[in-house]
Amino acid sequence: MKTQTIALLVFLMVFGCWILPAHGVTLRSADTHPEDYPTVQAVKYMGKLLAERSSGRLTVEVFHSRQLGEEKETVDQCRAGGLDIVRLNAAPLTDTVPEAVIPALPFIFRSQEHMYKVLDSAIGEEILKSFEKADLIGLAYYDSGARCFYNTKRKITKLDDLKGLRIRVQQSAMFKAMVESLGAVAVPMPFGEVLDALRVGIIDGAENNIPSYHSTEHYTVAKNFTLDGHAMTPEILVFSKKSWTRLSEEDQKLIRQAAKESGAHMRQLWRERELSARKKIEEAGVTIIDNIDKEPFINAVQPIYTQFVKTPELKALITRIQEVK
Ligand code: GTR
Repeated sequence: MKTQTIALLVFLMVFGCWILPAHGVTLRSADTHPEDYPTVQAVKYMGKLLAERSSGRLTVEVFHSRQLGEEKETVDQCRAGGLDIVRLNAAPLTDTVPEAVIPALPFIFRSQEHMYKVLDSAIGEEILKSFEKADLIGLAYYDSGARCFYNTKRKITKLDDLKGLRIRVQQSAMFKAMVESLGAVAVPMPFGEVLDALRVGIIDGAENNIPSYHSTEHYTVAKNFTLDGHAMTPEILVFSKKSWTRLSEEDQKLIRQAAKESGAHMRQLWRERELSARKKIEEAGVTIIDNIDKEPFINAVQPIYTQFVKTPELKALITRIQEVK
């Protein structure tokens, strides 16, 4: 028995490199949302595809629910190579990558269909590519619906109702300026601090899509929700450029492909989540104000385009987006 064991050990030492699977790679990924949220589920789906296609060599571990910090922190870790993947909204990158401003601009997309067409086109690819300036490889877009205002104070049925309300915004100069152009007081703040800030009254409201409004429990405090849809800022999936360059070309291809497929999968999850979240907030007594006149909102934000879209290249991107039918 003992001789057999020694013989087996010697065999493994000599031939081990052929008979044992090649060294596996676990890609570490961060997300601010809870585990059942569509973005987290989509990254898990991408991990499943990768594991299948690499026979278990490439796997993805998703740290959801802000386990590794707020979006700004995790994206910085990713840029430094301490984290492989981050799923975040484009807004927190608008201060670093000028192109990230474009899909985050107020009322840039005419509809969800228009947004899909733009993001799926060469324009979308160019914007993804621009993240390399921030040491990030842009892999895919995920849905984020339409961002809308909600607050604890009053029903917003017209532009004037926003006046003076203290509205939390993402940490982005563009978002701050946008909310100010609409007459409110913009308060930049990390996502995870918003619920308490609403509860104690540091802020009167915030803006987000219905699934986030629901999953964060903001709806339990700020019950006036207006479907104004001022921004359709997409979610993006980025990979650390530092980790990327250590991967083989073949693995890079596998990852790009799985990421794209997770984007398509996410659209389905998102549609279901928008419906179920809306049902839940309505059951909880939230007043959803629909059919407002958006024209005054659209006019009020025009200076944002002049302020944040300065170069001919960025201006050309806007024209191309507007030309997408
Ligand atoms: C959500 C988005 C998050 C985060 C959040 C926020 O819609 O999915 O990644 O950016 O908004 O408002 O901070």
